[in-house]
Amino acid sequence: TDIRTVQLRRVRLPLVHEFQTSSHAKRFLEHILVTLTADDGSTGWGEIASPSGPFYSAETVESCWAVARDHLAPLVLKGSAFKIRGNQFARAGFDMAVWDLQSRAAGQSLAAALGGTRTSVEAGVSLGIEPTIDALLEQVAQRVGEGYRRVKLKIAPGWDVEPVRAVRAAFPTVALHVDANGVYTPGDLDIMKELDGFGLLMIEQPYAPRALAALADLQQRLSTPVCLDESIEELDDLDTALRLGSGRVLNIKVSRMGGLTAAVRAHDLAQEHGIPVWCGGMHEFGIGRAANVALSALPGFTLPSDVSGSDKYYARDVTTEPIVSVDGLVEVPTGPGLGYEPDLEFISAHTNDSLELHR
Ligand code: OSB
Ligand code: MG
Repeated sequence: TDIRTVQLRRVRLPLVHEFQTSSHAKRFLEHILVTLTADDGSTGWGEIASPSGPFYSAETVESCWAVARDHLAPLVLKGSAFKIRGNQFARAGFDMAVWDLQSRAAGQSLAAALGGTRTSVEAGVSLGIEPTIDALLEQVAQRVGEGYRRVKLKIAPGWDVEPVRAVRAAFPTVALHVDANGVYTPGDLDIMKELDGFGLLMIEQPYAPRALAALADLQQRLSTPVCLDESIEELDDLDTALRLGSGRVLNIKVSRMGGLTAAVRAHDLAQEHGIPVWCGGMHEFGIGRAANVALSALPGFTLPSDVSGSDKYYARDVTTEPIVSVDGLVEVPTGPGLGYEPDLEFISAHTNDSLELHR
């Protein structure tokens, strides 16, 4: 059915714990919620989970807002495909809302609509850079205590080998992986080789996004799998990476790929090449988090995903029920669509700006 209304809401939530990556620190996150209403009154929700500034990709909340308002909303109201270049985060919010609307209308769960087969998914946690190694060890202890069995550590020059050594020593059996968000260069090979000795599950995005050839050289020199994140924004990037051997593992993010449609295609291509995948996160609110859970139900998602419970990030989420992880597992909902309902009152109370466009 045709879409008659698009609503955009800028929603700001406080984080329960400040998150520091190689580029910046944050205490609040502002994401854009997309609501589509069809002629028959059915609705679908999506989330645009861009960081505030162009730290992870070129997109920002402002760029997403402008592209959503001026390009994507008019396209969806005309019933046209989202044929625009780049702007994956913005596109992902609309693509997600269409999937939610269609699967909801069909009375099918989003996971089933995408081809998911799992009834629960293994969740890991992603831990930012902490002020001290002791503070990091405390974070790991808390998360392991909550039942998470895989821990990812953000690393950056000056915060790499020592924190990893300390966590490995204190938690010898936890599945551990590191994420550099692209801040190292081939000149840092010695650090990579040291990290190679810790039995890590993977080293995520050690070099810059476009460094696919250098990443292939690195993968040849390491026994630890290199995982690609920022490098893969398009299916063609994945094709190039597969041909070069730039990594042995793929992080699939709905936001980074421009939506669930592209994420499923990336999963299929990786599976054809025997590349294990997992679902990365962007600190999503409940809408985007529910989409990540549904995607993680696909058969190729054989590694733990960054789909920790809502409570790791938010005291209260935008959905009436939070996403919950028990013993490191998150249930895949069986109800229609995303399987979680938006909490309209809570969302309104945290909306900074909103916009409604009609056909
Ligand atoms: O590289 O995976 C990343 C958050 C913001 C920007 C980049 C990344 C991340 C995460 C978040 O690691 C993980 C999560 O959402 O749980
Ligand atoms: Mg990453």
